[in-house]
Amino acid sequence: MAEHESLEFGKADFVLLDNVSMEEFMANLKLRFEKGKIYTYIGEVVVSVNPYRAMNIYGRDTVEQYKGRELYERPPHLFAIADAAYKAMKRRNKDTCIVISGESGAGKTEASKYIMQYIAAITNPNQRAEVERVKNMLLKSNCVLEAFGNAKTNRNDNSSRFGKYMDINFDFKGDPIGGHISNYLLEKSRVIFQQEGERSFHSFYQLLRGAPDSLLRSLHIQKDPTVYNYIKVGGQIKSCINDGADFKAVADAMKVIGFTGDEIQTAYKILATILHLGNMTFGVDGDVTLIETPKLVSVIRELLSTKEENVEKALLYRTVATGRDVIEKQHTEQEASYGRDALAKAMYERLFCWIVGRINDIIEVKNYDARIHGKNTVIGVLDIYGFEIFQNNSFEQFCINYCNEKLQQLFIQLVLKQEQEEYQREGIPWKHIDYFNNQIIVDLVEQQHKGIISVLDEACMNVGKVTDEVFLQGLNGKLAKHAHYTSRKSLEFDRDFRISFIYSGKAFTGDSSSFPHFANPVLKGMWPEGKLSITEVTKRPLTAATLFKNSMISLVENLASKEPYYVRCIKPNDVKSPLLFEQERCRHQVEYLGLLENVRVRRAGFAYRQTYPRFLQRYKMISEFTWPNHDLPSDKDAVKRLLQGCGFDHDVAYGKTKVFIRTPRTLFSLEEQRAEMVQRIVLFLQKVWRGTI
Ligand code: AD9
Ligand code: MG
Repeated sequence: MAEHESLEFGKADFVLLDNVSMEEFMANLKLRFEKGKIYTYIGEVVVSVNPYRAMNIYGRDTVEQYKGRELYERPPHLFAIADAAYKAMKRRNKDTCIVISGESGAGKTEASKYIMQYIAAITNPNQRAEVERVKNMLLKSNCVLEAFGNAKTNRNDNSSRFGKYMDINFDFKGDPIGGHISNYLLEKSRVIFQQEGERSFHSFYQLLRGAPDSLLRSLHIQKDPTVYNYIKVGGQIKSCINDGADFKAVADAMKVIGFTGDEIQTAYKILATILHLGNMTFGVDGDVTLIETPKLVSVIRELLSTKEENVEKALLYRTVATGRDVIEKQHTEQEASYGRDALAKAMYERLFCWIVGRINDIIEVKNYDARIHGKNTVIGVLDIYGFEIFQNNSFEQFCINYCNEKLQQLFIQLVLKQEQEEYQREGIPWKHIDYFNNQIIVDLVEQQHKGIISVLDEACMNVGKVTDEVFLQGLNGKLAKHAHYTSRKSLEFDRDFRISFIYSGKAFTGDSSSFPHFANPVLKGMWPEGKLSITEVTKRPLTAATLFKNSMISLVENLASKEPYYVRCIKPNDVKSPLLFEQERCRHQVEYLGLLENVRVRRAGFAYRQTYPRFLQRYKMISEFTWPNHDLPSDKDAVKRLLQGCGFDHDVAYGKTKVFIRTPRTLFSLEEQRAEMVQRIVLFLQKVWRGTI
């Protein structure tokens, strides 16, 4: 439990509520938010409410307050969790991870950055140059990833449109020596289309608003974003983000990380190519499909250092297999437009993955010999895209929300599992608690043969005849009776299905695109496949959904193998206001994050637990048997004696290494007695110093 906070700020740990009810939980959350206390614990979980204003709680002085302290010694803070994960890793030589969850705009990405900042601030006391370099690169990588992977949405001005998991590696001294970033499914459909009020990825606007004129000229790009079809919708939006200044910051960060001048230029060329692609139109002459904008072909040719015919081929033809041969088949006008969009999306995705890959090359651990230095340990930080519901929800929202369900499942398992294991380890009987297990939703999505992803795979098996209808028929055939699935028949639009809200079945069945061949070595690196052989053309690649499912399964396995710490973020309102706490909105999040169950589980048996020596260290002054020292055979015996003396024996259980206290009231009482004794001791010492005793 956190001390140093008076009750006027509410309870610093929800475990200490008098009654665990939704009303009390919400009242405490609201009170703390209104008092500017944005963090509250549930045991070792941090609940965070987005303050939507700059808080003066992340500076050097705050870092110092949390450094090396135990969780309960200071008011709740992200830094305390970061410190706990760091200490656990260092003390026990164990990999840990910090899982940050919450819906879009709840504050996950900000939290992940503060956590990294804290870790950077408390490590490398000896100022080793190599470690400083690594830290700087790890911090700078955020800025680059956000430029290319974040966008303004209707929920968040800086919304992550990809999932990010970052491992930070530490040497035996506990200093960062490298890292690795895994990225999950970028929302590439944003490259060609944004909903009203939203923008494409920041990188496009940064280029247009921040690049020097000479660069824009060489890219054949105009400053005005509304000229470009792909970013027209978002081009009019005056965002609160300063694109011009960010352009420079990102370019500087890329340089610091170690991108070469050529590499940075190539990234700009790809952005420009995509913008030009969006303005390309097609027509027909007889049965020949034509490009109506030949000037753009020559611009793209120049930008990509390839031949004009290559660009034309990539836009007008696709490679198909007939028997043993590979042939080029001409697109219809509509296919050509579709192919152009697919190409633009694929280019952006490749660019993004290439950037992540380059950062990884540079930050990976080098020159570390585990035989000499011992195992290097890891803290993982997971910051994914939050749960979101839009007017139109497509494949990407489906994946994002599936990912959130999967993490919720992990949370349920680990929090309960850990709790159970602790009681078992300590030899204390365990009482089961009921909670909503979302496994049923996860199964609905990922089960073999009858899950949504399997049905999608089946629909995609039929090369050439893949349609959204086939997919939806498959779903209705297999899932009509599932309690959490609603078929299109009962919905307004005939291409929709619903899990707990509606997804459009449209566009679930994928893109394909062909790429030109490039002379530029950086581009070649992004498209290493070259000319496709017959086996590559005919082989059926795994669908995007299956790839995503597999990456989620391995992510969850990875997290489960580490010691997890949790940050649960809550969004207080939909208007980004620092003042508004929308009761219903917040209650809903508390519900689906399962926070109340979390408190109940935590309290099921015992609200508080502590190892015997630490317990004594804190409370020994309240008993004559333990103050200043005890002469009992063990600390456990001393704690027993102390608690018997206070009359709390009935409310506690004695584990092998820890004492467990059932009700918070007992702990309050211990705290009060302690405070009283500390006061008395201080007064006594003052008198001694003044010589009045
Ligand atoms: V999404 O799922 O990527 O769309 P996040 O990552 O949960 O979402 P983000 O961290 O980007 O949300 O926070 C949204 C905005 O809230 C930020 O841009 C800040 O303006 C604001 N925010 C969030 N956390 C804090 C904070 N601790 N202090 C001040 C904050 N402002
Ligand atoms: Mg984010």
